[in-house]
Amino acid sequence: MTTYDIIGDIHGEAGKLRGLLNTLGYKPDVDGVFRHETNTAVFVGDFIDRGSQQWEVYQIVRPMVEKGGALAVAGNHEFNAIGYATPHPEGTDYLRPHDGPWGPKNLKQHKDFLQQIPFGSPEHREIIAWFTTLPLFLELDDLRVVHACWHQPSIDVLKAAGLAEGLTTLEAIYAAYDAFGTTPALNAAIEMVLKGPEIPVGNYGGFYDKDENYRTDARLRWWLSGETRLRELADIPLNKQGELQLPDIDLALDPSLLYPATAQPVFFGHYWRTGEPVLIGARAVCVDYSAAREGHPLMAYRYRAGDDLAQSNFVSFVG
Ligand SMILES: [Mn+2]
Repeated sequence: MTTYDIIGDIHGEAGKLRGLLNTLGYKPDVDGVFRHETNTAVFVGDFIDRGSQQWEVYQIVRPMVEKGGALAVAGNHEFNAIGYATPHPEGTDYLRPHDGPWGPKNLKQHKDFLQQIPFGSPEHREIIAWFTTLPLFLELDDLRVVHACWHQPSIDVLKAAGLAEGLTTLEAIYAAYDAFGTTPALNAAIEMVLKGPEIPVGNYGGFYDKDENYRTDARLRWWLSGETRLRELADIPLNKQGELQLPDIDLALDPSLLYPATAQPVFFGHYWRTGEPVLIGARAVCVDYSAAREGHPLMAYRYRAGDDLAQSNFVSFVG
Protein backbone atom coordinates (compact mmCIF):
# COMPACT_ATOMS: atom_id res chain seq x y z
CA MET A 1 0.00 0.00 0.00
CA THR A 2 1.21 3.49 -0.82
CA THR A 3 2.06 5.93 1.92
CA TYR A 4 0.96 9.51 1.27
CA ASP A 5 2.23 12.67 2.92
CA ILE A 6 -0.64 15.12 2.65
CA ILE A 7 0.69 18.68 2.96
CA GLY A 8 -1.38 21.71 3.98
CA ASP A 9 -1.89 25.19 2.51
CA ILE A 10 1.55 26.74 1.83
CA HIS A 11 0.56 30.32 0.87
CA GLY A 12 3.98 31.35 -0.39
CA GLU A 13 6.01 30.04 2.57
CA ALA A 14 8.81 28.31 0.63
CA GLY A 15 11.10 28.15 3.67
CA LYS A 16 8.51 26.23 5.66
CA LEU A 17 7.89 23.96 2.67
CA ARG A 18 11.58 23.05 2.34
CA GLY A 19 11.78 22.50 6.10
CA LEU A 20 8.73 20.25 6.14
CA LEU A 21 9.87 18.22 3.12
CA ASN A 22 13.21 17.74 4.85
CA THR A 23 11.52 16.66 8.08
CA LEU A 24 9.42 14.17 6.13
CA GLY A 25 12.53 12.67 4.51
CA TYR A 26 12.22 14.18 1.03
CA LYS A 27 15.59 14.86 -0.59
CA PRO A 28 16.53 16.85 -3.69
CA ASP A 29 17.47 14.64 -6.65
CA VAL A 30 20.20 15.53 -9.20
CA ASP A 31 17.87 18.17 -10.67
CA GLY A 32 17.05 19.60 -7.24
CA VAL A 33 13.54 18.15 -7.24
CA PHE A 34 12.35 16.91 -3.85
CA ARG A 35 11.47 13.24 -3.76
CA HIS A 36 10.89 10.50 -1.16
CA GLU A 37 12.20 6.97 -1.66
CA THR A 38 8.79 5.42 -1.14
CA ASN A 39 6.16 8.02 -0.29
CA THR A 40 4.01 10.28 -2.45
CA ALA A 41 3.46 13.91 -1.43
CA VAL A 42 -0.07 15.27 -1.87
CA PHE A 43 -0.66 19.03 -1.83
CA VAL A 44 -4.13 20.32 -0.91
CA GLY A 45 -3.80 23.63 -2.80
CA ASP A 46 -3.46 27.31 -1.83
CA PHE A 47 0.14 27.58 -2.94
CA ILE A 48 -0.03 31.35 -3.38
CA ASP A 49 -1.17 34.61 -1.73
CA ARG A 50 0.03 36.13 1.54
CA GLY A 51 3.63 34.80 1.85
CA SER A 52 6.70 36.41 0.27
CA GLN A 53 8.04 33.36 -1.64
CA GLN A 54 5.17 32.44 -3.92
CA TRP A 55 7.25 31.89 -7.07
CA GLU A 56 9.69 29.72 -5.08
CA VAL A 57 6.82 27.56 -3.82
CA TYR A 58 5.69 27.04 -7.42
CA GLN A 59 9.24 26.15 -8.46
CA ILE A 60 9.43 23.49 -5.76
CA VAL A 61 5.96 21.98 -6.20
CA ARG A 62 5.46 21.87 -9.96
CA PRO A 63 8.56 19.74 -10.73
CA MET A 64 7.61 17.36 -7.90
CA VAL A 65 4.22 16.86 -9.54
CA GLU A 66 5.61 16.58 -13.06
CA LYS A 67 8.27 14.06 -12.05
CA GLY A 68 5.62 11.89 -10.43
CA GLY A 69 6.72 12.20 -6.81
CA ALA A 70 3.74 14.34 -5.86
CA LEU A 71 0.08 15.04 -6.56
CA ALA A 72 -1.77 18.31 -6.09
CA VAL A 73 -5.30 19.70 -6.13
CA ALA A 74 -6.39 23.29 -6.73
CA GLY A 75 -7.33 25.60 -3.86
CA ASN A 76 -9.67 28.59 -3.91
CA HIS A 77 -6.66 30.92 -4.29
CA GLU A 78 -5.62 29.19 -7.52
CA PHE A 79 -9.23 29.30 -8.75
CA ASN A 80 -9.44 33.01 -7.95
CA ALA A 81 -6.12 33.69 -9.69
CA ILE A 82 -7.38 31.94 -12.85
CA GLY A 83 -10.52 34.09 -12.82
CA TYR A 84 -8.55 37.30 -12.27
CA ALA A 85 -6.29 36.43 -15.24
CA THR A 86 -9.03 35.41 -17.69
CA PRO A 87 -10.86 38.07 -19.76
CA HIS A 88 -14.64 37.82 -19.56
CA PRO A 89 -16.01 36.53 -22.88
CA GLU A 90 -18.81 39.11 -22.88
CA GLY A 91 -17.20 42.39 -21.92
CA THR A 92 -14.08 44.34 -21.20
CA ASP A 93 -13.46 43.14 -17.64
CA TYR A 94 -12.22 39.79 -16.35
CA LEU A 95 -14.11 36.76 -14.98
CA ARG A 96 -13.05 37.95 -11.55
CA PRO A 97 -13.57 41.68 -11.98
CA HIS A 98 -10.74 44.20 -11.86
CA ASP A 99 -13.19 47.11 -12.01
CA GLY A 100 -16.65 47.96 -10.67
CA PRO A 101 -17.87 47.46 -7.11
CA TRP A 102 -15.74 44.32 -6.50
CA GLY A 103 -12.59 45.74 -8.09
CA PRO A 104 -10.92 47.18 -4.97
CA LYS A 105 -11.62 44.07 -2.83
CA ASN A 106 -10.32 41.75 -5.56
CA LEU A 107 -7.23 43.88 -6.13
CA LYS A 108 -6.47 43.80 -2.40
CA GLN A 109 -6.78 40.00 -2.38
CA HIS A 110 -4.42 39.59 -5.35
CA LYS A 111 -1.97 42.37 -4.45
CA ASP A 112 0.78 40.24 -2.83
CA PHE A 113 0.67 37.67 -5.64
CA LEU A 114 0.82 40.29 -8.39
CA GLN A 115 3.64 42.19 -6.69
CA GLN A 116 5.74 39.02 -6.86
CA ILE A 117 4.46 37.71 -10.20
CA PRO A 118 3.41 40.77 -12.26
CA PHE A 119 0.17 40.59 -14.19
CA GLY A 120 0.67 39.48 -17.79
CA SER A 121 4.38 38.64 -17.34
CA PRO A 122 5.71 35.35 -18.78
CA GLU A 123 5.89 34.00 -15.21
CA HIS A 124 2.27 34.99 -14.57
CA ARG A 125 1.07 33.26 -17.74
CA GLU A 126 3.12 30.18 -16.86
CA ILE A 127 1.83 29.82 -13.30
CA ILE A 128 -1.80 30.46 -14.29
CA ALA A 129 -1.50 27.82 -17.04
CA TRP A 130 -0.23 25.36 -14.42
CA PHE A 131 -3.12 26.17 -12.09
CA THR A 132 -5.55 25.12 -14.83
CA THR A 133 -3.98 21.64 -14.88
CA LEU A 134 -4.68 21.00 -11.19
CA PRO A 135 -7.48 18.53 -10.49
CA LEU A 136 -10.31 19.75 -8.26
CA PHE A 137 -10.22 16.61 -6.10
CA LEU A 138 -8.47 13.23 -5.95
CA GLU A 139 -9.56 9.69 -5.18
CA LEU A 140 -6.51 7.52 -4.35
CA ASP A 141 -6.52 3.98 -2.98
CA ASP A 142 -8.94 4.36 -0.06
CA LEU A 143 -8.58 8.09 0.52
CA ARG A 144 -9.97 11.34 -0.83
CA VAL A 145 -8.29 14.74 -1.15
CA VAL A 146 -9.96 18.09 -1.71
CA HIS A 147 -9.06 21.68 -0.86
CA ALA A 148 -12.07 22.64 1.28
CA CYS A 149 -15.02 20.23 1.31
CA TRP A 150 -15.86 16.76 0.08
CA HIS A 151 -19.54 17.15 -0.76
CA GLN A 152 -20.55 14.14 -2.78
CA PRO A 153 -23.37 15.76 -4.81
CA SER A 154 -20.98 18.56 -5.86
CA ILE A 155 -18.21 16.09 -6.68
CA ASP A 156 -20.71 14.19 -8.84
CA VAL A 157 -21.67 17.40 -10.69
CA LEU A 158 -17.99 18.12 -11.44
CA LYS A 159 -17.38 14.56 -12.61
CA ALA A 160 -20.43 14.62 -14.89
CA ALA A 161 -19.23 17.92 -16.41
CA GLY A 162 -15.78 16.47 -17.05
CA LEU A 163 -14.08 18.95 -14.72
CA ALA A 164 -12.51 16.49 -12.28
CA GLU A 165 -9.14 16.85 -14.00
CA GLY A 166 -9.10 20.61 -13.71
CA LEU A 167 -10.14 23.72 -15.64
CA THR A 168 -8.01 22.72 -18.61
CA THR A 169 -9.96 24.53 -21.35
CA LEU A 170 -11.28 28.06 -21.71
CA GLU A 171 -14.79 26.58 -21.96
CA ALA A 172 -14.28 24.86 -18.60
CA ILE A 173 -13.09 28.11 -17.00
CA TYR A 174 -16.09 30.01 -18.41
CA ALA A 175 -18.41 27.29 -17.14
CA ALA A 176 -16.77 27.27 -13.70
CA TYR A 177 -17.34 31.04 -13.47
CA ASP A 178 -20.80 30.75 -15.02
CA ALA A 179 -19.70 33.37 -17.54
CA PHE A 180 -22.75 32.91 -19.75
CA GLY A 181 -25.27 32.52 -16.95
CA THR A 182 -26.10 28.96 -17.99
CA THR A 183 -24.10 26.83 -15.58
CA PRO A 184 -24.94 27.96 -12.04
CA ALA A 185 -24.88 24.36 -10.74
CA LEU A 186 -21.29 23.99 -11.92
CA ASN A 187 -20.25 27.24 -10.30
CA ALA A 188 -21.97 26.22 -7.05
CA ALA A 189 -20.22 22.84 -7.11
CA ILE A 190 -16.80 24.47 -7.57
CA GLU A 191 -17.50 26.94 -4.77
CA MET A 192 -18.52 24.05 -2.53
CA VAL A 193 -15.39 21.95 -3.02
CA LEU A 194 -12.91 24.87 -3.07
CA LYS A 195 -14.47 27.18 -0.45
CA GLY A 196 -16.80 24.94 1.57
CA PRO A 197 -20.37 25.40 2.78
CA GLU A 198 -21.45 28.28 5.03
CA ILE A 199 -24.38 28.93 7.35
CA PRO A 200 -25.98 32.29 8.12
CA VAL A 201 -25.23 33.76 11.56
CA GLY A 202 -26.10 37.41 10.80
CA ASN A 203 -29.28 37.15 12.88
CA TYR A 204 -27.07 36.63 15.93
CA GLY A 205 -24.83 39.62 15.20
CA GLY A 206 -22.23 38.27 12.75
CA PHE A 207 -18.52 38.45 13.50
CA TYR A 208 -15.18 39.79 12.25
CA ASP A 209 -12.95 37.18 10.62
CA LYS A 210 -9.16 36.79 10.84
CA ASP A 211 -8.70 39.60 8.31
CA GLU A 212 -11.16 41.84 10.19
CA ASN A 213 -13.79 41.51 7.47
CA TYR A 214 -17.34 41.55 8.86
CA ARG A 215 -19.11 38.25 8.15
CA THR A 216 -22.76 37.29 8.38
CA ASP A 217 -22.04 33.70 7.32
CA ALA A 218 -19.85 31.23 9.18
CA ARG A 219 -18.02 28.30 7.65
CA LEU A 220 -19.82 25.03 8.33
CA ARG A 221 -17.92 22.24 10.09
CA TRP A 222 -18.99 19.74 7.46
CA TRP A 223 -16.59 17.14 8.90
CA LEU A 224 -18.72 16.67 12.05
CA SER A 225 -20.68 13.59 11.04
CA GLY A 226 -24.13 13.48 12.66
CA GLU A 227 -23.82 16.87 14.44
CA THR A 228 -26.96 19.03 14.62
CA ARG A 229 -26.16 21.89 17.04
CA LEU A 230 -25.55 25.34 15.57
CA ARG A 231 -22.88 26.15 18.16
CA GLU A 232 -20.85 23.10 17.14
CA LEU A 233 -21.42 23.46 13.41
CA ALA A 234 -20.49 27.14 12.99
CA ASP A 235 -16.71 27.45 12.62
CA ILE A 236 -16.14 30.74 14.44
CA PRO A 237 -12.47 31.59 15.15
CA LEU A 238 -11.69 30.95 18.83
CA ASN A 239 -10.81 34.57 19.59
CA LYS A 240 -14.05 35.79 17.99
CA GLN A 241 -16.43 33.52 19.85
CA GLY A 242 -16.99 36.07 22.62
CA GLU A 243 -18.43 38.54 20.10
CA LEU A 244 -21.07 36.20 18.77
CA GLN A 245 -23.67 34.66 21.09
CA LEU A 246 -25.06 31.73 19.14
CA PRO A 247 -28.30 30.28 20.55
CA ASP A 248 -28.40 26.67 21.72
CA ILE A 249 -30.49 25.35 18.82
CA ASP A 250 -30.49 22.44 16.42
CA LEU A 251 -30.16 23.06 12.71
CA ALA A 252 -32.23 21.26 10.10
CA LEU A 253 -29.33 20.77 7.71
CA ASP A 254 -29.39 18.99 4.40
CA PRO A 255 -27.81 15.69 5.56
CA SER A 256 -25.61 15.51 2.45
CA LEU A 257 -23.64 18.47 3.82
CA LEU A 258 -22.07 16.46 6.66
CA TYR A 259 -19.38 13.89 5.89
CA PRO A 260 -20.55 10.36 6.69
CA ALA A 261 -18.74 8.60 9.54
CA THR A 262 -18.58 5.46 7.40
CA ALA A 263 -17.06 7.12 4.31
CA GLN A 264 -13.44 6.89 3.17
CA PRO A 265 -10.95 9.13 4.98
CA VAL A 266 -10.85 12.62 3.51
CA PHE A 267 -7.90 15.06 3.70
CA PHE A 268 -8.28 18.79 3.16
CA GLY A 269 -6.87 22.24 4.00
CA HIS A 270 -8.50 25.69 3.92
CA TYR A 271 -9.71 26.02 7.52
CA TRP A 272 -6.88 27.89 9.34
CA ARG A 273 -6.63 25.61 12.34
CA THR A 274 -4.39 26.70 15.22
CA GLY A 275 -2.79 24.94 18.17
CA GLU A 276 -1.92 21.27 18.42
CA PRO A 277 -3.09 19.23 15.42
CA VAL A 278 -6.20 17.17 16.10
CA LEU A 279 -8.34 14.73 14.18
CA ILE A 280 -11.34 16.98 13.70
CA GLY A 281 -13.76 14.45 12.28
CA ALA A 282 -14.45 10.74 12.45
CA ARG A 283 -13.14 10.30 8.91
CA ALA A 284 -11.70 13.74 8.18
CA VAL A 285 -8.26 15.28 8.57
CA CYS A 286 -7.56 18.99 8.14
CA VAL A 287 -3.89 19.75 7.41
CA ASP A 288 -4.15 23.57 7.29
CA TYR A 289 -2.53 24.96 10.45
CA SER A 290 -2.14 28.57 9.27
CA ALA A 291 1.37 28.36 7.78
CA ALA A 292 0.89 31.86 6.35
CA ARG A 293 1.11 33.27 9.89
CA GLU A 294 4.46 33.79 11.55
CA GLY A 295 5.20 31.16 14.17
CA HIS A 296 2.55 28.78 12.86
CA PRO A 297 3.52 25.48 11.25
CA LEU A 298 3.18 24.02 7.82
CA MET A 299 1.48 20.70 8.57
CA ALA A 300 1.45 17.27 6.97
CA TYR A 301 -0.31 14.05 7.76
CA ARG A 302 1.43 10.78 6.91
CA TYR A 303 -1.21 8.29 5.80
CA ARG A 304 -0.62 4.72 4.79
CA ALA A 305 -3.61 3.55 2.80
CA GLY A 306 -5.81 1.29 4.88
CA ASP A 307 -4.58 2.45 8.30
CA ASP A 308 -6.74 3.97 11.03
CA LEU A 309 -6.44 7.72 11.53
CA ALA A 310 -4.24 8.70 14.49
CA GLN A 311 -3.09 12.03 15.91
CA SER A 312 0.50 10.74 16.01
CA ASN A 313 0.64 10.83 12.19
CA PHE A 314 0.79 14.63 12.00
CA VAL A 315 4.21 16.07 11.10
CA SER A 316 4.83 19.79 11.39
CA PHE A 317 7.53 22.33 10.61
CA VAL A 318 7.49 25.84 12.06
CA GLY A 319 10.92 27.15 11.03
MN1 LIG B 1 -8.23 28.00 0.98
